[in-house]
Amino acid sequence: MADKTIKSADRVAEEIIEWAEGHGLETAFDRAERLHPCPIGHSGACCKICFMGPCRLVGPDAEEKAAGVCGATLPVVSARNFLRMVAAGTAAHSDHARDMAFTLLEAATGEAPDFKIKDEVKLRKLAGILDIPTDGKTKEIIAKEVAEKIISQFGQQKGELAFIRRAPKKRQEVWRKWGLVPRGIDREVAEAMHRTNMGVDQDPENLMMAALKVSLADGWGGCMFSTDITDILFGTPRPRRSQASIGIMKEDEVNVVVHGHEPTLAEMVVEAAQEKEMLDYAKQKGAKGINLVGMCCTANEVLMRHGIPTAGGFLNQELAVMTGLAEAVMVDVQCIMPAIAQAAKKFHTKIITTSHKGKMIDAVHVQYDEHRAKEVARQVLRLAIDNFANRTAEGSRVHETTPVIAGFSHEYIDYMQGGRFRASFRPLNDAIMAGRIRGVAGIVGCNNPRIAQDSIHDYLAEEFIKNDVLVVSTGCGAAACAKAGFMTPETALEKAGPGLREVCEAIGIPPILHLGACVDNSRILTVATHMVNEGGLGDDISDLPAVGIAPEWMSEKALAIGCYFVASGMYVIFGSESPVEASETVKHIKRNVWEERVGGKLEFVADPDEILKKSLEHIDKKRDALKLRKYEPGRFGVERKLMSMADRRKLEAIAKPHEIK
Ligand code: MSK
Repeated sequence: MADKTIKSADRVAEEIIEWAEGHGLETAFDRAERLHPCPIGHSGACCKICFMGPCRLVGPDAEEKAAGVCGATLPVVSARNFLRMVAAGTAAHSDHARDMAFTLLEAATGEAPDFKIKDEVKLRKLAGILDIPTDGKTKEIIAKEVAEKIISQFGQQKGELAFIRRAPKKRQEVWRKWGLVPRGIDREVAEAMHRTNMGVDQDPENLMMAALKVSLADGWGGCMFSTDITDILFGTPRPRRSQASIGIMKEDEVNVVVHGHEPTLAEMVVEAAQEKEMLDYAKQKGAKGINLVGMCCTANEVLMRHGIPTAGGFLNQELAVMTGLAEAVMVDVQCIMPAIAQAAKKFHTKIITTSHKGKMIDAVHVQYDEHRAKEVARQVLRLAIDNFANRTAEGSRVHETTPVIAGFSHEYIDYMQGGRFRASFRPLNDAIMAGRIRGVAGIVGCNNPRIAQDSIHDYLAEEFIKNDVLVVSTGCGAAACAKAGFMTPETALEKAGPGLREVCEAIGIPPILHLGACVDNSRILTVATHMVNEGGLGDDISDLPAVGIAPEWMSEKALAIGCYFVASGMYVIFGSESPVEASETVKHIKRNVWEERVGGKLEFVADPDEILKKSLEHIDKKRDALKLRKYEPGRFGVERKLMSMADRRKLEAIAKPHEIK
């Protein structure tokens, strides 16, 4: 539950925050306390898109009477601000996806020789979806054609984004009916920026529908492209055991934190850190080895594929520096606080930027180049190793970690329910239909220092599984659950309701599944689509007894994700205040107009109990609409075990990549 007496529900983080306070070091938590948000901008009532303003649309009857210098009303200004945020989030995910597509292309042509195609099965499947014939072609030729096709999707001017056809048929019809099918990713982002420019789109409803359209270019475009290409290049995730916590820093090893979002360079660092030459170099400098540690969504990527431990999400980045044990924090793009460079000045830590898109004053810049990726990775590691001797005794030292099992790709979720030959979503759908599982909740998104870190993520996750709701999680939400110890099958025994526990025991999975990074919210779209296609739970995503929640959000990317789930038919709840709180009209559109048109809606609810209540009511309402058995708490007990937990734990690698469809 949200606890106002603490800054973080992550015990290790809380200890470091207290240590920092005792040593006069400032963190985002302190700055959030000191800097009060401007209430006008915070609620979406400030327009600063031209230089006649900024115009503040406040006062009595602002909804009807307030207007900017140009005459823009409060609903127009709020809707415009909202659309710009969604467009920015879409641009961020999709630009990441573009880089991934170019890496795939250059891996295929041999221009990026350190990258190989690791999942050929997925590559061929993707080629099929993109109507690319594969007979008689090498994987390199197929990869080249797939990469070229995906790259063309960014600048496509007409027609429909290719992955739209992966959605349930009924969903596609809804999109076509309301003109929501994106033409090309860049086109939708550019159009959103144009519409919101001074004096263009003046209709709040039109602007808000545009927000759904651009978000679809993110969910069924940028995010999905990124997930698929990353799997092809680095392997489709399967469950792996690891550890979560900032406490994973080691006293006697060189600690290198990989932080950001694009996994390409981090993958090379993982490989390079295992090279004898690098390990010998570390020993020569007095360290026992090299300890790689993930942060934010890069953490999720390398955790799911290599079992590299995660130091946590967004709000742990300054704290990782404050352990005094980080020799280097290597960053690329997105969710990187400039404050880490300032924190690093008090320690020996080197902040290493690697992307021309994301430079930082007071950091060392080592430019990433996919043509010599491994060499760049070695250069980063050498900088970190050379820095080991500079470590001082200062810093908060906490060494407590939590076990985690992460890496539930949708392919693995399919596989785990029936093995290689009978993989399907049938057992999950049957369990929902029978009421063993009440429904599914996606708990995703960021941390925000205005809310005790992880507190709402943890509270909701625990309450949902207690109520037999299966939880899927990504991004910093997944990191929160991992640090809280919710991501092991044992949690099912301790915390889950009897129906969910029975299913988790039978399959041998945790009741909270780690599905990956922010871009991997596309995996949740795919899981939802598979559930629809499997039958018995309606014929559209909007029929599923499911909700999406981002309880501690802060990023524009989270809004883009929220909108693409709404546009896909889902009820989405964001925590804290609404960025369009000022306008009743806009609130009405995202709650009622969107629901009438696309079946999904977006609400902002600050109270965690209210989030839980609304979510469970929605799940039960959807169950009723499907005429499913009424959910009765405690109706099911643990009756049978297909595989015991002990047996399951013995399996180091639960499935081999070639066994995953
Ligand atoms: S890192 S976008 S704080 S989830 Fe993907 Fe976390 Fe939100 Fe960044």
